[in-house]
Amino acid sequence: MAASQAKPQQAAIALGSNLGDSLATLEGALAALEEVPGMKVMARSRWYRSAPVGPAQPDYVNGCALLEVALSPEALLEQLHVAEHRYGRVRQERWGARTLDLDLILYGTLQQESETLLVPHPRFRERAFVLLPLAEIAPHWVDPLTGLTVADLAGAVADRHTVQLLESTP
Ligand code: PH2
Ligand code: MG
Ligand code: MG
Repeated sequence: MAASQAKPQQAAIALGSNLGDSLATLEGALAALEEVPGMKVMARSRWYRSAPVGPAQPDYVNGCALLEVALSPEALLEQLHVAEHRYGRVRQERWGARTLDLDLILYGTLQQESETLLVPHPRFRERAFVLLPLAEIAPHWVDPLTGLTVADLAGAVADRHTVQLLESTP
């Protein structure tokens, strides 16, 4: 049983896929998360196509979602891993290709660096494939480490040209 929290918290997650039918996988993952007790999907970005960061591999489809959770950050992370496994995620090469990657980016104002949890996500400030979709749904969220808003971070990100809106997005 996942640890629950009395007070609902806002969390931001990033979704990515570059193997298989990425759009179907990402849509399925969001639907699966919606079914998790103690988790509500409050907003979702459009989908973006992005050039891979890391080793040579296919382009990614990326997006972000805002969740309201009655779950501790550790329990939320566990649920993200459950959804990844459901879609056949096998952990292989670091930063290598994957059917589904769900990353916890922000959890309220929490700042935590432990063996099990790194929040905010340590690399989200330099990743256009996270910041551009996140700025659509949470532009005013303040990064607790830098004090900058998501909109500020998205406006300053260097590799924005590597990310494009997917035409098929509603
Ligand atoms: N995820 C990675 C490594 N590289 N590149 C893009 N464009 N999008 C991703 O989601 C991504 C990546 C590992 O999680
Ligand atoms: Mg990732
Ligand atoms: Mg990940």
